[in-house]
Amino acid sequence: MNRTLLFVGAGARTDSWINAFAEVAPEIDFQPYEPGQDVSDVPYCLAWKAPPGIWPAMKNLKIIFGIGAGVDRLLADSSLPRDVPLVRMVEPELTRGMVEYVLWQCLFHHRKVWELEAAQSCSTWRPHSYPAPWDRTIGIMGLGELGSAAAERLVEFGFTVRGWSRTPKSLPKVESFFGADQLPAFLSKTEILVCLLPLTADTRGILNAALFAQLPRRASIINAARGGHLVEADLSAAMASGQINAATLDVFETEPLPPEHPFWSTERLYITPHNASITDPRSAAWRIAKQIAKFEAGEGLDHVVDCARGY
Ligand code: NDP
Ligand code: OXD
Repeated sequence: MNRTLLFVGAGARTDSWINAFAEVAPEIDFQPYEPGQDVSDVPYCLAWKAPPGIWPAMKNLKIIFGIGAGVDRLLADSSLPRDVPLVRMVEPELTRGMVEYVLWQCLFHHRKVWELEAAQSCSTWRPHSYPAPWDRTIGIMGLGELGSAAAERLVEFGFTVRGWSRTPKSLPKVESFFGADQLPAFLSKTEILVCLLPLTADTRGILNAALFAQLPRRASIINAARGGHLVEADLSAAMASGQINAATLDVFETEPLPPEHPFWSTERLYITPHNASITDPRSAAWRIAKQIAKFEAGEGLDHVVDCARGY
């Protein structure tokens, strides 16, 4: 049985992936792609962003595994075969990391840590008050694997949590909104907005001036989804006007964020280098091997992307 899993396009952490498969899934023949390699018989591929022209060369491809939860980069490639199942990454370490990031950043914005930093920078003992978590409303856009896990943790922490998704959801103690019609109501009381949407034709540019204007004045924005969700100039304008008080951005239209980008020097705009959460190779290797075993046994795959929907 050919169990080659071709690894394309992630570069940096190749050794971790090699070690992970050797340790937890030795039955998989894990092969980092070498330019010029004959890939015509490869049945399985693990990809972040594939080198140009590789998809048509994989004539016997049976499953494409995405390294990330988001598959927008893969779907942006028109040569990606649409008749081969594309499985996105869902694994507990990726979820845990995102929950940690969202909680960290929500607490940071809830406590307005920048005010403490300003006082400390001039050696001033300045009284600093903040509401109880239940008097702070956090709104999460996207109540999927990551958004719902983050919402659950914020609820445990005592925050007032609301969520927005495409279809209705029912999560304990989360006020749920869905669809374009309910977006204004969702935004109207959201003081800290967290974006955990997939990047699709419907969600590109959704964090824009019109949306910011519907938030309470001096709201915070946390974007841990994709740079394409944000209209960067609109955020700069909303921060300059005071409509948006502070922001944390993990993702950008251009990554790495160029040194000359104005965001680097925008006050109360905090930048993390697209590391809100990172797929754990060991946890992922185990799950990929399980999915391959299921597939070979004629069973269905989990977390298959609906390519027409875009996530
Ligand atoms: P899921 O597919 O599980 O969830 C997506 C959610 O977004 C669903 O609730 C879905 O609604 C909702 N949604 C999609 N389209 C719309 C729309 N048009 N209007 C309203 N809601 C919509 O994704 P994950 O939670 O696993 O991941 C979310 C994103 O997080 C990824 O796509 C990726 O871009 C990003 N990410 C970023 C990381 C980082 O380090 N910065 C790490 C990992 C992921 P419904 O449930 O109704 O379908
Ligand atoms: C992902 C990411 O989509 O890391 O998983 O951005």
